Amino acid sequence: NIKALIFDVDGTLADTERDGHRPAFNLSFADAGLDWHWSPELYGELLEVTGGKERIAHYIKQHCPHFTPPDGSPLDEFIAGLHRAKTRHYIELLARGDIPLRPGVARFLGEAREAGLRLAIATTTTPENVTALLRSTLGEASIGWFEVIAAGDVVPAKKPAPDIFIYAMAQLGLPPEACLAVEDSANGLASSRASGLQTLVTVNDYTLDHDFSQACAVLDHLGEPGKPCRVLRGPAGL
Ligand code: XBP
Ligand code: MG
Repeated sequence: NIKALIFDVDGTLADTERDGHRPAFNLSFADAGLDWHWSPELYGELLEVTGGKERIAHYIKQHCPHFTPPDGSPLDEFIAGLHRAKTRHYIELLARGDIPLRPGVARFLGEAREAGLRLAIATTTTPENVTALLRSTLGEASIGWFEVIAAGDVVPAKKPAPDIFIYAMAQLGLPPEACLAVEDSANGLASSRASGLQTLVTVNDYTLDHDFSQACAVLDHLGEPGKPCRVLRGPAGL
């Protein structure tokens, strides 16, 4: 009775946080002449806040509360500018082919399409980051495989709020019982569960220790020929 799969992007389709977002944030800080540097450890903590602009604002509050933009602009405008530069760097990294899909993602999408399942995306990142990732990994045509690309600021409250999944299901015209979410993080899982969705989790290095007790199964990755996945926690029979 599952008719559609709704995929998270960052950390689920690819290790974008590790290979793309963190380096891109740091490049944008250097461009702006800031001496900020987000190490992998610090970035792991900052990931608690979803959304790039929200993450920068959180960092400033926590680590440099007296910061004022060097160009005298209002803080939210300065953050938005940094984030635009970060998105440019991110898309450049993608275009260089530096960010591959995670194991099993291409296989799983292909088999889902063959089985007639509808595909959608629910993410906090920007729409242009989603299409750039699909273009650089699966090719231009793959953008059309996804009936709905629900992304970024289209809803006011980002994950862990359920809004983006609710929006994606409304666009699909399907209730939660007819869909399965695929996620990688506790924030993502909280969002999908709060929207009523059963959720399959594939973990990555940043999310290995998160609490996934609300997931229907937890895998290390989706698995493909020659690279079987490990079931970290699954329903009986999996
Ligand atoms: C992903 C995120 C995003 C990215 C950056 O969360 O938290 O903020 O790190 O994206 P999820 P932008 O996988 O749960 O959707 O900088 O484009 O906002
Ligand atoms: Mg994610």
